[in-house]
Parts: sequence; structure tokens; C-alpha cells
Amino acid sequence: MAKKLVVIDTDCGIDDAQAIIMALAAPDVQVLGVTCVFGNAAVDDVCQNVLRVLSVCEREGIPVFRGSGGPLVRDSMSCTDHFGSDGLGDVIEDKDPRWEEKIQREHAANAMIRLVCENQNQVSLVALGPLTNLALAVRLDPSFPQKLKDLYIMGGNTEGKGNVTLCAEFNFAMDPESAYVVLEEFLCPTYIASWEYACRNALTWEFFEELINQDAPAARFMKTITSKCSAYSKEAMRNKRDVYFGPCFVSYDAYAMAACIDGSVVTESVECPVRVELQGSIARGMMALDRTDTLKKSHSVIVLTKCDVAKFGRLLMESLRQPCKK
Ligand SMILES: [Ca+2]
Repeated sequence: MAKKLVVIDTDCGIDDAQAIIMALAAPDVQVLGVTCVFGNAAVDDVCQNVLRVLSVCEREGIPVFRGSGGPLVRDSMSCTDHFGSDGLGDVIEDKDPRWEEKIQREHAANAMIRLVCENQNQVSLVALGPLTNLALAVRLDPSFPQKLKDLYIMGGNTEGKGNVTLCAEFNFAMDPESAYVVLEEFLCPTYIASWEYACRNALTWEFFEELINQDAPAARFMKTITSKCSAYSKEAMRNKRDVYFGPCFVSYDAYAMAACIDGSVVTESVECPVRVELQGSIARGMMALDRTDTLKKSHSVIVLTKCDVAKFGRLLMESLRQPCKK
């Protein structure tokens, strides 16, 4: 059987690392490239984080591309340091001084377009960070979205609950204009793993302990990068997620990746048009679901709502037993 072709766009924080590792572990998935964008960390740190993840899984042959270092229009919001200032928990000391030589010269947006043109209607694009590179790609090549097989996005929210601002989710809040452009102009089949989808299908902290204590390099890597990170400290849980959903372990980006790798992980979804708020004083970056067709949009997206948590957990658990032979 032909492998599923995937391009991953990432702002590589800890949950991105988990999602990338999940893609690398999937036997029927071929990752054509990883494109980097600012978000959880500055884009140069993101590039280094991706190289690190590929190295842990012994998959250094996958090309890595540097993309946008900031949002399209307004100034960057200050980073929240959710996963430490370097995005991977501020624990990695042996940084590779020659990392820049390992990054491809082609810009992420150009690389995306090329990889998709070379494999028209066969590539799934999985977007795990702010959507800036995707917005740039559709401006460079307006036919880019129609050449995609499908698009999976971790981002946005469905209940008006925000995690960085009152009403907006991190990836969309970091670059609302790009999120707007992508949700208006990418007319390919689009699947959205929102913040609430991830939180409502959370795993337990007991599961997390079992996950990171497996005897394999990728699991040990995950244990290291989560070791000093407040986002993985059960005691320090006073964030918006815990206020809304109670204590739980949520590997946000892995939900979008799992949906791409194995569609049967998603057990319920809602199909409707969506739009990103750009003007609101407390809701800028919020995704609105138009279930009554008020906006008269011609394009609907698939908003994921329920997940087979046991199946998702198995995918995550097995993925950390890497490197493995494919
Ligand atoms: Ca991310």
C-alpha cells in the first residue's frame, strides 16, 4: 500500500515533539518534510528542536525548513514560555553548534508549495503552530490549497474558551490574520483539532507517568524535556485549562496528528463554516462556528468533537518506543 504523505508545519514545543514522534512511528506514513514557524519559541529554536526530535528518532534524513519568525500583520505577542524559553523545557545543554548547516536553504513556504506540487492531491498538511507559513504559501501560490489532499490544524476554539487570552487559543492568537486567511482560502478538506477538543478528550497524569517511563530513547527524551517544565507539573496546575476542565494531561498537537494518521481515532465531529475574529477587544483570534449559516460561506470545515481516547492513548504510548525500524 502506498504510504500516506505528510508535511508537518510546527512551532516545535513539547507537544509538537510528541506529535512529530507519532508521525515518525506510524508505519504507513512518510514525512516529506518539516517546516518551522515561530510560536512556542523563536523560529531558530524551533528549527533546532525539530532537528533534535528527528535525531532522537534517528530520522535525520527528513528535510527541515525555516519559515516565518513572526506574524503577518501585527507585532508578535510576547511568548508565554509555556514550554520554557527554548520550547523544549530549557533542559537541553548540548546544543548543536552546526545546526544551521542542517536546515535547508529553501524557505518553509516555498518548500511546502514544492513538496505539494510534486505530489499533487496526495499530501496531508498537519499544522501544529501559528498558521503564518500556510498563509504565505497561499499568497505565493493561490492554487496551493487545492493541490493538498487535506489539512489538519491544531488550533482555534469552539466554546469561546481561551488559553492565552480570554477568548482565543494560542496558535490562532499568535497570528489571527494568518488563521483567518487559512480558514477562508484553504478549500481543501480541513479538520480542526481545537483546544477544547484536546482538553475534553484528555488523558490522565497516571497515563503520562507510564508514557514517559517506558524504556526507549524517545520516552527518555520526553521525560527529560518535561522534567522541569511547569506545564507538566501536576502541583503547579493553576492554568486556564485546569480551571475549565480539571487536572489532566493534554498533548494538544498529537490530537491533530492522530486524526491524520488514523481517522478512526475521531468518533464525532461537526461540519460547518468557521471564521476567525480579527477585531474584537477580548476575542481577537477566536474561532467562531457558524452552525446557522449566518455568514453564507460556501466552504465548511470538520471540527473534531469526540475522540476514541483509548485508541489515541495507544498511538501515543507506542510512538515513544523509538527509534524503531520501519
Ligand atoms: Ca505547536
